[in-house]
Amino acid sequence: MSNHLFDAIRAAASGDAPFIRINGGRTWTYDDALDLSGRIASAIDALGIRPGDRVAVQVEKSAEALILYLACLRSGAVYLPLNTAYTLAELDYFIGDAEPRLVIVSPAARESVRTIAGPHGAIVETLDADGTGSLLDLARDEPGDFVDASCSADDLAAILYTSGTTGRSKGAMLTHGNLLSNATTLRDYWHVTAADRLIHALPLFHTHGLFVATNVTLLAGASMFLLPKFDPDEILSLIPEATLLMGVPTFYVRLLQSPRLDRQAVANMRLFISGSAPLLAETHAEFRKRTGHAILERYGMTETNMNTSNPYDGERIAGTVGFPLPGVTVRVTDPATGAALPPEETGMIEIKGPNVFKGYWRMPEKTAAEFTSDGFFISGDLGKIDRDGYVHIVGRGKDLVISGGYNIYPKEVEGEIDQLEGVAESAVIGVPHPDFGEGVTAIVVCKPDAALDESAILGALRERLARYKQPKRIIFAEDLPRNTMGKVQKNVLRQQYADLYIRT
Ligand code: MLC
Ligand code: AMP
Repeated sequence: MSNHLFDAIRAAASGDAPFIRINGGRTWTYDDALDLSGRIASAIDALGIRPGDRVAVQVEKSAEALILYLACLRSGAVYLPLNTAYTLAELDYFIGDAEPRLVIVSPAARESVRTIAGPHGAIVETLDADGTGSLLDLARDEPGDFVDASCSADDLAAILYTSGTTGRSKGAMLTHGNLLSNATTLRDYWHVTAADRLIHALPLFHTHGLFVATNVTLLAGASMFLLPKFDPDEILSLIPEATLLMGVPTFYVRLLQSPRLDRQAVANMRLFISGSAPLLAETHAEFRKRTGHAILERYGMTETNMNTSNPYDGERIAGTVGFPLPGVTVRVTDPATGAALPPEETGMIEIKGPNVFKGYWRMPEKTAAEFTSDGFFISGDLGKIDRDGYVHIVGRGKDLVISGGYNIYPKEVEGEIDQLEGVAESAVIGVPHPDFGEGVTAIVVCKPDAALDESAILGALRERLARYKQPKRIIFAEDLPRNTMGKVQKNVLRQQYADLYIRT
């Protein structure tokens, strides 16, 4: 039997070579990870989970959590990672929509999650940040030599939820073929080898930390320092031993704030990679000046994995996301007519290739609406391809805020604010923020005589929205600017509040 993605991971795994290094703790070899992933896969199988069943996972970052992802691949289950910041209300939606057979959460959350997972028929097991929990209790006595489920390139490996400009979150279905093709391409494009040591400081529940960082490391037989979260001091302590860092722009902004970042500290580093949000040209320039390294910026999406990358050997141009990756076709079209545009003209970025997902979970109409008739995925990003072939992202055709690499859909936040007693309407925008790139900001119009202030609104949102989605500031206004069609002019608001977080 063959398992499309895991067979490739197994083939690249180099026995007793290190895979995961925990700072001040254990080093897991590839053999250790294979053994534990086999035990967990056996435990999952014993719970009655069959290929195609969803396994939802909302746990803190740990070596065991990463190995659980491998176990799901081996068992043929569809891995469904969830942001640890999601509230119970948000979790309820994902469990109802994806209908996982198994939900794995921290021990502290077990009882509350049971109340929402139980009615959907899901089993709840636990995994804590220190690797303890009921899942590993079950795995302990299982054999490590699990026979991997048969999975073809077209079988689902994972579902990652991504919010939408309208309605609720959509589950992007990613196949074994999507993940393997993209990770293989990136490994080769970025020259990642078994000699590389990656600093892994990203969360494990998004494309960047899960597929880009983890799958590329695995397919190179490389190793990683697995950090529980981003901590500039910890990174700067480890950096003399590392060769590779992948991060969102906020990582680089914060690293630059440390006087410890200099050429000597990064003497052994081979490559710094940035993505998930725009890297300011000034951050790129400042980093180069301080360290001698040109950060390599690349562009991706949950639905498509990685699409473009600045070159490894050629010039890495600040403010661009580089060239389409080998095997990936990127074009720019006129949003009104769909006609392909020539170089230098701005339009909708569309993508086609083996990296592009299979569709949204149980949403065939939404899936159809986001593909062109000739099979290109409509990204929602506005951009151009310059005469030298570099792709530039110049804006977004979708109403989306990206804060510290996390996406926030204003509609979802507005929906929660508008429900509050005393609110007439609201508009949520992103404006420049020195740390997070964009800061989520709500402009609120109250009903006459409403007694609402900033803290009352923020307090009400606390239980309903993950922390990173909550506005950093609430601004009260008499009314919202509208165009002749009655549509709120968010561009006017963005201009009006452009200096809110940035002192000029
Ligand atoms: C945390 N907070 C955030 C936030 N992260 N608020 C807005 N935006 C964020 N991204 C909240 C915290 O809850 C806290 O709230 C306050 O802001 C300050 O927290 P912090 O200690 O400064 O945050 P920290 O834990 O250091 O996290 C910041 C971060 C983290 C940038 C390190 O957000 C992060 O790891 N981001 C990476 C996201 C990512 O992996 N994206 C990839 C998506 S995949 P308070 O007030 O309670 O203290 C994708 C495709 C692709 O996009 O191309 O890769
Ligand atoms: P997500 O839906 O979380 O996967 O986020 C994908 C979105 O992040 C893309 O559609 C882009 O808008 C944005 N993005 C990712 N990488 C970059 C980048 N390097 N520069 C600008 N935007 C980016």
